[in-house]
Amino acid sequence: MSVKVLLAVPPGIDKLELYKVLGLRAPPLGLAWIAAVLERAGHKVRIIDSPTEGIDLRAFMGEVKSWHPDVVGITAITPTVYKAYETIKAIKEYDKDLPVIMGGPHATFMYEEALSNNVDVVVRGEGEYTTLELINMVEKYGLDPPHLKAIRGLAFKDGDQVIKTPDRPPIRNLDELPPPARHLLPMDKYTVFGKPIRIVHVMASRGCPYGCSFCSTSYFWGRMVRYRSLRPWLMRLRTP
Ligand code: B12
Ligand code: SF4
Repeated sequence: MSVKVLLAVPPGIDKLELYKVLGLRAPPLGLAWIAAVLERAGHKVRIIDSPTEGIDLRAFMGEVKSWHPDVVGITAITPTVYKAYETIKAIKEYDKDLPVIMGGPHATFMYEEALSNNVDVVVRGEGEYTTLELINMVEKYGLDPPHLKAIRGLAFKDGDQVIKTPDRPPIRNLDELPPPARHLLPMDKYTVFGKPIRIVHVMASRGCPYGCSFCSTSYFWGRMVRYRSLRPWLMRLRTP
């Protein structure tokens, strides 16, 4: 058995200065990494990078209606979160029982706000294994609060009560993650200064030892650094 999971960068965020002024469109690495872990476990995943694919809310809803996902996952940072909430509202108007999950730096810290904007479950912090456990649980029990309580790194509502499960410890060995599922992304549509330049960015480490007050990185990924090793990549390069 597998679950059909639609992961998305929300539509309607094309007016961000990054897109409009710099013409910079970069692959959503977080979604691609979650997708890779879900695919490795046998789930069926699709990623819609709405601003890069020129998909507006109407077209996005068309994709939801035609693909019939079992779960929709939306990513957001603070500048994109209101468009994400608009998208989720439209999903819930279409089908109020379609589970919607959200992750990323904004929802991690503002999970109560997300839960009051139609999000069913927030994945807090590092998302790969929390999402995998969540999808496996949804497959068996749906969004049943007693079962969700067993998963670390979530926030959700049980009736009117907001439940925040304990934090998930960081992934110690980042090499155990599969490569991000870039095959699910429109890799030929990413741009720099509006020009079609093939972007393949890599996250070589997670975390930061400092903790500057204006930056979420060390609060989100941990106030320490975890590195990926070069070995698995070199091995892959050697393989014909
Ligand atoms: C690389 C990067 C960029 C790149 C590439 C962005 C891209 N599309 O990949 C560029 C330079 C383009 C960029 C631009 C901007 N960025 Co930036 N960026 C980063 C950086 C350094 C790494 C992001 C990344 O690739 N992480 C790797 C992946 C694996 O992590 P992730 O995306 O967070 O995803 C994980 C979890 O969050 C979670 N998750 C995420 N989404 C979802 C969705 C679901 C459904 C689930 C279940 C889980 C989940 O699971 C993932 C796997 O663990 C972060 C700082 C950091 N170290 O995290 C800032 C960061 C994300 N950026 C930030 C900002 C503000 C911006 C800009 C708005 C800046 C600007 N003024 O223009 C723009 C907007 C870009 C956009 N529209 O997305 C802030 C966001 C803060 C906030 N309050 O939300 C961050 C956190 C930096 C900071 N100083 O605090 N950025
Ligand atoms: S990643 Fe954030 S916390 Fe770390 S040094 Fe840079 S600005 Fe400061």
